[in-house]
Amino acid sequence: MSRILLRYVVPRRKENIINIVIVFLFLFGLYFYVNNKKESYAPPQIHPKNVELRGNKPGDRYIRPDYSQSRSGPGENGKAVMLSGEEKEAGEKDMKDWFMNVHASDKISLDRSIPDVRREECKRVQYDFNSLPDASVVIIFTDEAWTPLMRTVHSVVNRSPPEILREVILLDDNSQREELKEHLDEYVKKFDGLVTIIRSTVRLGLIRAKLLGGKHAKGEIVVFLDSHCEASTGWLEPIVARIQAKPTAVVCPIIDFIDARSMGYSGDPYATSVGGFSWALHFTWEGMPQTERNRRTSDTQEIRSPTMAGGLLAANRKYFFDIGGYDPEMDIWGGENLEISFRVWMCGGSIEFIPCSHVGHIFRAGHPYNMTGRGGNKDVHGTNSKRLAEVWMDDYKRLYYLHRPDLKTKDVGDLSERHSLREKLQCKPFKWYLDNIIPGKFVLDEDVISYGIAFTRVDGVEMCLDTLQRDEKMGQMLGVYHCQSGGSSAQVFSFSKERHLRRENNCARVEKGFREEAGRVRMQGCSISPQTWTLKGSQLINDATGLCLSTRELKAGDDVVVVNCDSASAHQLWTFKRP
Ligand code: LR7
Ligand code: MN
Repeated sequence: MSRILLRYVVPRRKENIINIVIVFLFLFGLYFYVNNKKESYAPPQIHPKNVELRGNKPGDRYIRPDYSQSRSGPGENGKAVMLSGEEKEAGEKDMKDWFMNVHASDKISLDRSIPDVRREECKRVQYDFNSLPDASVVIIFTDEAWTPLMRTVHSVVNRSPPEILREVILLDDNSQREELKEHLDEYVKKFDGLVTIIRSTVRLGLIRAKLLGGKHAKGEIVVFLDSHCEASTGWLEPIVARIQAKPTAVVCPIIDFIDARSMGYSGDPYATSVGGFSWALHFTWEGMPQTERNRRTSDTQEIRSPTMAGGLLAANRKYFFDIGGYDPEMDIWGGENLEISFRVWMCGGSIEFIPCSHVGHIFRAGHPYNMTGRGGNKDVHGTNSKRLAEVWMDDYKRLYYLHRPDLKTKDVGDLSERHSLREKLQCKPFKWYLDNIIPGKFVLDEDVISYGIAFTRVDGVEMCLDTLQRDEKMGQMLGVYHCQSGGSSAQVFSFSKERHLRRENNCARVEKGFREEAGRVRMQGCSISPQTWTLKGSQLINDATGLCLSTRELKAGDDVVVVNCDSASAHQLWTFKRP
């Protein structure tokens, strides 16, 4: 018996080595397991600020340009760059390939100066940098052109107080272009550890990319930027100061305009817009409501906004994740901006624009990357928006389906986690958001006589009233197009109890001698003296002129007109129906 025991307790040499190896492997694995766990569940580390680390913090050896010295060169002071000859042609080609003039951008210093467009009151505000929380700036990109991307990084590093800027994270969403690989790794070394790169080997889409970037961020504040921005003087201080004062505020800088063709930078010190939304679930700009003007007591104070554009935002990092980050099942592009806006307001936080913080953004007319989502999804905005409508909009989701009836039966994946988030956070109903955060929002099917698509039928051909994707606020003409059975936001009209013929916030009006010949119908903001119409049978009579709304030829894209009323003309008989 004791011999057997002895054999196990004091095994032979060979067994001894194997046992040691097994024990070693086990400990090794345990070490990695624990360490990885620690990595992904690490509580927010508070940066031991400035004191001990001053002098050898990341970025300390990077020399920032001295903007008090005058600078010359293309694009300096935010000037537009005009190319000529072959370069001009190459720039025009860029506009097709990149939706921005990369050749013009390449001419401009990565450190270029831009005008300080802040109001004077903003420039006078003093901050104690050492008592402000620190911030991680996350820049997400997929195959961005080099100079716009690097100018974003340079502008952030150059114009952020080193005491506040903890790090810049470049989140590479699976870029394929060669120069964004080792060359980028090498390049960022000049920032002396301040700029780090995280690469995804699968295409995440911008929503999951932001989530991943945010997870890696160490600062108390997380700031997200698009990869073609320029941060302006003093941009960061008012953002972090506001979040320090109100940790449940999700804030945005004022977005200045960088022209995609010339790279000219312009900004408005008196920014007076807030964000809204259309029922097709696109972001819109709206005028600051009178209630907000009354509430604010100073021009440097935050502006409450019902929604945000999406790309440029900052939040307390812990709050950002506590309130639900983003919906990780949203793919590639779109919808997350309204989703976070509705959610933050409904769950007790606020969306705010910070008037003293200005960041420029290159506004592109299209996307230079593949927009196809998982499973070959060609409609990522549509499916992302359905997810947000289902979770956050209660019965008002019907207004989204009015524009997109085709999505009613579409499977957009499991929503249970987002529903339980709403439950857990005890968020208010969407009606509360409408009544309190965006009062006066026109609800397409409330207080109306008719709504839906409006069509005439002539010789069996149906033509639908359609804004023809023209910019309605600019007083563009109203037209007709083939009725879109799948629904189309350009074709959803309401005839309100106030007898306005409107598409959301824009109203149809006839103006004699306005720009072109009389008789055409233009769309214009409903706040600008809207005209009334009378629905008589199926005729729509313009009260100002007594003329009837009519189609002309049965040609898609033709303008509608007003003509003498003739109830025998099928061109004048309009039917509203739900698409
Ligand atoms: O799959 C992708 N992966 C990415 O990393 C697709 C995009 N991206 C990156 C891309 O490289 C860029 O840096 O995501 C960023 C945003 O993409 P853009 O610049 O093509 O988007 P946009 O400026 O056209 O779109 C706006 O709406 C989007 C809706 O999902 C996002 O919220 C964008 O961040 C947002 N941009 C802004 O709000 C900038 C200001 C515009 C205004 C007003
Ligand atoms: Mn962008």
